Amino acid sequence: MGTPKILIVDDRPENLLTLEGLLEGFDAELVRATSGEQALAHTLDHDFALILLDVQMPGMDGFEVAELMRGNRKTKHIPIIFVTASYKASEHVFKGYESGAVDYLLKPLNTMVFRSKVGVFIELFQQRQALSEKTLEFDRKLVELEELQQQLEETNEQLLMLSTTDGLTGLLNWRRFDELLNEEWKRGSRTGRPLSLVLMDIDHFKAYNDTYGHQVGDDCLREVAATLVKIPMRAMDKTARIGGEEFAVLLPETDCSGAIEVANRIRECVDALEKPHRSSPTAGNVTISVGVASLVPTPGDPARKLLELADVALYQAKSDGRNCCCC
Ligand code: GH3
Ligand code: MG
Ligand code: MG
Ligand code: MG
Repeated sequence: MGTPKILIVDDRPENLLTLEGLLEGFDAELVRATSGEQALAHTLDHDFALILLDVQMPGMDGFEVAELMRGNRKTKHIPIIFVTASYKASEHVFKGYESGAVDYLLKPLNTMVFRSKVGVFIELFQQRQALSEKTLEFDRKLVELEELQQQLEETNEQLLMLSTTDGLTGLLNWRRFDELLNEEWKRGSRTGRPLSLVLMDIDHFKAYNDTYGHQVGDDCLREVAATLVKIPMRAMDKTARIGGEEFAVLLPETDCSGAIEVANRIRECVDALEKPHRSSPTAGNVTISVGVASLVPTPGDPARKLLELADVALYQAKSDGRNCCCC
């Protein structure tokens, strides 16, 4: 906190000296002005705890100075005490208060009373300063708090992302897929609309890993996932990696023929990658087998029913020689 400043204004230097004498001993810095104009200029450079203002001055008088200060946002809070020897009439005192002064003192001044009043304003100033520092501190804390809140929201979003996303491929993971399957099953059992599921499994992937290594196997999983993502689907269709080399697409409001269409498209796209798989007994490239299931969800049955049906179809596709779709 800075030392409080008091502005003393009087056109007569001897009066300024008298005031200085009366203010001796206060922990305050005195700033002097010998005209109203000079006083106003000082108020733009300093924040005063108090202004002791003469009334009668050549040029701008004290009343004018006070009124101008009161009209200025930067200075209107500064307390002004008029100190005068000549303007003692009631109308002057009245005008003094009207112009915004907090007090109007007549000379000769009573030293004790004068010093107590000055002391009160110094104290008020210090309290005001402390309060504004607290406000600043509060504002800083508020900004910090807002930043923390923002970080927390971002972390929560990231956590949510991590808990629903497969780290290797960026597709939805089994956890999220299972949730969506159950949600769509419930929705379908309300609307009576069919729900379809396409299950995919890479053929002879163990052999692929054995031939090319696990890392290349991972790259292959990513490539198959990227292929699935590129196949045009509706926003409500959800693609996930639900196991090691197993993928799934959930197709709400889609019947069997629609789902088979999607399944064939996917199988063809993976085949068309022509990704070499020299140890595959099925083909010389990476292929998938696809199982399709479609049901109108019934309220009493679990969503698992659809999954089991698709699994049976997938098993059939494997038995039928792989790189094909079964329903
Ligand atoms: P099928 O045609 O009958 O599906 O034969 P398959 O070899 O693909 O099936 P199997 O279930 O015997 O083997 C699956 C392989 O997938 C075995 C496992 O090492 C591999 N696998 C599972 N998860 C990952 C993974 O995250 N990365 C890699 N590189 N391989 C994985
Ligand atoms: Mg004067
Ligand atoms: Mg498998
Ligand atoms: Mg497999």
